[in-house]
Amino acid sequence: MVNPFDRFLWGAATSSYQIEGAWEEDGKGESIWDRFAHTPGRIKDGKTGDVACDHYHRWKDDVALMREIGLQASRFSIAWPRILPQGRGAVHQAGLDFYGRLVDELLKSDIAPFVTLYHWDLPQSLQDKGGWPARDTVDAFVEYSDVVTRALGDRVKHWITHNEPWCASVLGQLAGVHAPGSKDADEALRSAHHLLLSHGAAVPVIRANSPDAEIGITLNLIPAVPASRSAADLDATRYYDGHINRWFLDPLYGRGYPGDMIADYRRKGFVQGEDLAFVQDGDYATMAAPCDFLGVNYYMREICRSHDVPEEENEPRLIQAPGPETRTDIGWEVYPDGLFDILYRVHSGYRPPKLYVTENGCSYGDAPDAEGRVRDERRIAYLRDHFAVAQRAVEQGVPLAGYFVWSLMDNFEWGEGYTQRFGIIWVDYETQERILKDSAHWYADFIRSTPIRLDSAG
Ligand code: GCO
Repeated sequence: MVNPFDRFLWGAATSSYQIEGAWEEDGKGESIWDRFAHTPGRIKDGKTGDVACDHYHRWKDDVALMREIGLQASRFSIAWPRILPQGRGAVHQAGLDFYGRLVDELLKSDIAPFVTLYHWDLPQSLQDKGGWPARDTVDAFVEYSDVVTRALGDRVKHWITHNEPWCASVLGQLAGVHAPGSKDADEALRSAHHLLLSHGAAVPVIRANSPDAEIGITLNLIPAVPASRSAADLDATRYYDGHINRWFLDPLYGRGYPGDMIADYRRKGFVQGEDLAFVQDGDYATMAAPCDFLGVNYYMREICRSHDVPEEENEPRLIQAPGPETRTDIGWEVYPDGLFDILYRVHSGYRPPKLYVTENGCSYGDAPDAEGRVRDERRIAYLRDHFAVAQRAVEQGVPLAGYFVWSLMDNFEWGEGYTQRFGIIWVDYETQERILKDSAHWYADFIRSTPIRLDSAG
């Protein structure tokens, strides 16, 4: 295993549906996000990812911008329906070629590609056959991973199986605010299970195709803080942490699903009977396939307060942290110390060999001024403060090996449409003009002046 501090990589992250556009070009199949965004009423501003940042056509210029910033790594995802338009079966060479060219251009620019295999754009034809709640989708994901890593495994050295299975399962199938937009607790739990299972089942396949690559998965982790020391609030905090963090971390690290949460879910009627019916013999071992790293997406903490009638509900109410000045445009609290808390907790409690911050960033709508300059000082402050926390985590022994700013450029923010701008590059969606925001220039200086080795201890 390589030394985690050999090289600390500074990068930026994107995902296919959020930037590519070209939703039905060159033989691409429909995804659940195409279907969802085309359904009236689903997206805040009524917009879709049909064109998005037109990255599918502008990828070369976008890599040139990455080079200009001096990025050392780029995290992007592959659109499954470009590779297998029907989800399984016939491989579509044009799709593989697109990503092959992108990877080559990145490598030529000395930018390490970090490839996410699944960032939520499931082929619609697989959804029609049951989607993630159906166990067959596990096999489909493994086949798809095999195709992609066979084609790119010689050049890509960092693979991320899934991005944020909590969002794909819970936001998509319990809250119904992401694709496919259903509201069914049983489907959400089955989906989470099949996402995690497909991760573990794909790991050995990816390893065989890309033997000297690192493989991991990315979770969105949220430190949960009690609103008071009352027993009810402490229990709400336990529940929230179990729901969003431990339900995913525990099975990945060989502990199966947390017993307290199974009991809670049973009480809430999410789970029937004694057992989790969707767990089959051997699943826990498969899900816990040893990995090289864990990717952490960090945006905020949650302050948890119990409902006044906790008995059946037992679901935390999340309260706002004080101080409106500490919130970004999407309403999330700015709380850099939470990054330390979650990194340290994962490191000490689960011991992944390596960690990457695979996403961290903020939504601020600062627009070009009269000179065409985007003075996004709040984003600079946000990044500076979070980088300092990352540095502290490394100094305290956390094997953090890289950091990806979310996002390279403004893009389609899922259910929020284009109302939120997370980019360090401004995108004019009418003209597709890109402008490096002040934060991109600041990041460029930061990368240039920061020694590659972030570890102070050596
Ligand atoms: C996510 C996704 C991103 C989002 C970002 C801001 O992690 O939720 O990876 O696609 O755009 O997190 O919400």
